[in-house]
Amino acid sequence: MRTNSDERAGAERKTDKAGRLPPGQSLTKRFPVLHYGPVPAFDAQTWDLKVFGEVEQDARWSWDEFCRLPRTRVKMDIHCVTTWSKLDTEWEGVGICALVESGLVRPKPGATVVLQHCEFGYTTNIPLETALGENFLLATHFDGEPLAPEHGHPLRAVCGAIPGRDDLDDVYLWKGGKWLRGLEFLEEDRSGFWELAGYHNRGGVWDEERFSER
Ligand SMILES: Nc1nc2c(c(=O)[nH]1)N[C@H]1C(S)=C(S)[C@@H](COP(=O)(O)O)O[C@H]1N2
Ligand SMILES: [Mo]
Repeated sequence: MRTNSDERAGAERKTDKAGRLPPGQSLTKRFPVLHYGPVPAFDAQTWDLKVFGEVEQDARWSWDEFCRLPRTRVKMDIHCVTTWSKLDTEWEGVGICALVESGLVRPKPGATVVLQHCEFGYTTNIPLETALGENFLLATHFDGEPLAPEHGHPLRAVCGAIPGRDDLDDVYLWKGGKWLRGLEFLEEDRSGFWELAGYHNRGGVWDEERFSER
C-alpha cells in the first residue's frame, strides 16, 4: 500500500531529479579515476568482446569488428557512489539496445540480467532492462576523444542519468565496467565484484542504494 509519506518521498525524488543532483551527491568538474587494481595494456590484435550466456547465439567481435558496429552518442550525468557527480558528460559508443534491435544480439526470453566481465576479473551486474536503456552505453569515446587508459580504454560500459528521462533506470557509475571484455546474459541474478564487497545490488541513485544491508 502506498502511504502519503511514500507519495511525498516520491515527489521529493522527482524534484531532486529535476535539479539533477541525487541525494547525498556533490558536483565536481574534474573526472576522478576510481578502480581496484592495475590499468591493463591494450593490444588491438588480441582484444575481443564476447557475448554469451542466455543468448540465441554467442558473439565475438575483434577490435576492428567492434569499431564497425552501429554507433551512437549520449550526454548524461554520472554519479559515483563515493558522492561525486559530473553533469553533461559526452560519450560515444555502442548501445546494447541497438545491438538487440539490429539482431546482432538476441537475448533468450528468460534473460533478465547482464553481467559485465572486465580485465582482471572485475564484474558487475545490471538488470537487462537497465542495459537496454539509452543511458547505458558501451563507450569508446569520452568528450570526443578515445577513452584515457585509466578511464577504461579501449572500451568501458557507462551508465548515467539523462535529464528529463524519468523512464530510465539511473544507477551509480560502479555499474559501468572499465576495460570491458564480455557480456554474459543471465536468467538468474549474480552479484559482481563491488556487489559482493557490500555495495548495493541495484545501485539506484535516486533512492541512494549505496550499500547492501547485509
Ligand atoms: N574494471 C573495473 N571497472 C570499474 C571499476 C573497477 O574497479 N574495475 N570501478 C568502478 C567504480 S567503483 C567507479 S566509481 C567507476 C569509475 O570510473 P572512472 O574511473 O572513469 O571515473 O568505474 C567503475 N568501473
Ligand atoms: Mo565507485
